[in-house]
Amino acid sequence: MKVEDATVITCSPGRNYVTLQLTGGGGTVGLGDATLNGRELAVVSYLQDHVLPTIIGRTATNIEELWQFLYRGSYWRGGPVTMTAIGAVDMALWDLKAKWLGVPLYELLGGRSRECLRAYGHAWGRDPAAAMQAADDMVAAGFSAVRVQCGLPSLPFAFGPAQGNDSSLPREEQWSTDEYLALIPGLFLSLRDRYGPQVSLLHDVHHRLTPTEAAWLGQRLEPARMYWMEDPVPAERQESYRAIRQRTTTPIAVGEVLNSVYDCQQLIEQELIDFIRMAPAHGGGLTALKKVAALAEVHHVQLACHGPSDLSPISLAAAIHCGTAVWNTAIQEYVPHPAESAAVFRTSHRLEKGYFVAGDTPGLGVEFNEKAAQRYPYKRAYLPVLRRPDGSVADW
Ligand code: KDG
Ligand code: MG
Repeated sequence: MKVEDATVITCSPGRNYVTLQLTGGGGTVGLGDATLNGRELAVVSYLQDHVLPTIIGRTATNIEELWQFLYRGSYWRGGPVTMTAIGAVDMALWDLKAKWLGVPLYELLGGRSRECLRAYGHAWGRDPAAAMQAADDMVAAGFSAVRVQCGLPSLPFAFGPAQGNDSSLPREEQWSTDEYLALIPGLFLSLRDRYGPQVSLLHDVHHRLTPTEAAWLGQRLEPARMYWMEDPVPAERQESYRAIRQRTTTPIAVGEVLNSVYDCQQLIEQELIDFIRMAPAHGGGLTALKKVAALAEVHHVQLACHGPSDLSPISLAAAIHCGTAVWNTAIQEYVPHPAESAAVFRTSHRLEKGYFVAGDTPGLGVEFNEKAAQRYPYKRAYLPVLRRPDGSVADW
């Protein structure tokens, strides 16, 4: 089966998504998610101007060969734009091949390692009482694992949802490490008292601390027995994770901004983290993620794919198939997609009592409605920018 046609569609059903459709012989269509939040059109151009003309006419079922052709053949390697483009092609090729063979994708990835994949939901509140209420709601909805984020006394929307800004330019938010560190340990100790050992608690620091601050926080969170503390410091300098690791037993999750096995090699090989969070789309696709997971398995690191609503339902389906097959997968992030997106992406996976069940339809099990997508044109949008009390830029 050859790749006969390739199209990229941008749409914004509640938020921006970029979808790659690869058509193979016989008219079978494979889908890939090419969404890179805030830099969507860079990936569109990379695909349309540089990648797609080179894959038309190639054998679609030789996925590894095509991956190496795109990765090594471009000379310039790595980074989020390049790897998201390769990730989208790779995802679409796996979808195409599984549809061509008439099997759900997890079958091609080694078959089932598990019946279903544990999910964690998100809870957010303007203050600790509201955050605890939001966590209660997730537990009542059946989640046994909840990521809890909370506003700060003088910054009630810290870590929170957009505030009516259309984000056509980056929204600027304020940050206070002092308020944050004063509040978070108490919140999680209260949550642990409230739930006992039944609920796994997660928290995303979102790259906002220094290694010393992160070690301090990790120590104070130990009595709350966290499932993980995510992205405590930016991951460019991975050696910094050793300073955190050596000073706290709170588990560490990293990886949503990493794009290749080389990006996470030190963190995994030196066992500086417990969970690797690369997404199939941003990490160069399932071909690459399988190799990351294999390296991680040797080092007691578990896979927990990034699953925000700024990746499309195609990415979520890919993560669910991957997590169903890959043994050392721990958990999958779940954030509901905007309601409008249901008209554009029809999925066959199910969420049942806090666990994902992969769809049994061939391929990824996602149908993309191009006509519906046209009703939601792309709108430029950005992630926020964070500033410290003195006005200098901080890591958002
Ligand atoms: O585009 C950035 C978001 O995907 C990110 O901020 C979400 O940190 C995130 C998470 O853990 O889902
Ligand atoms: Mg995160």
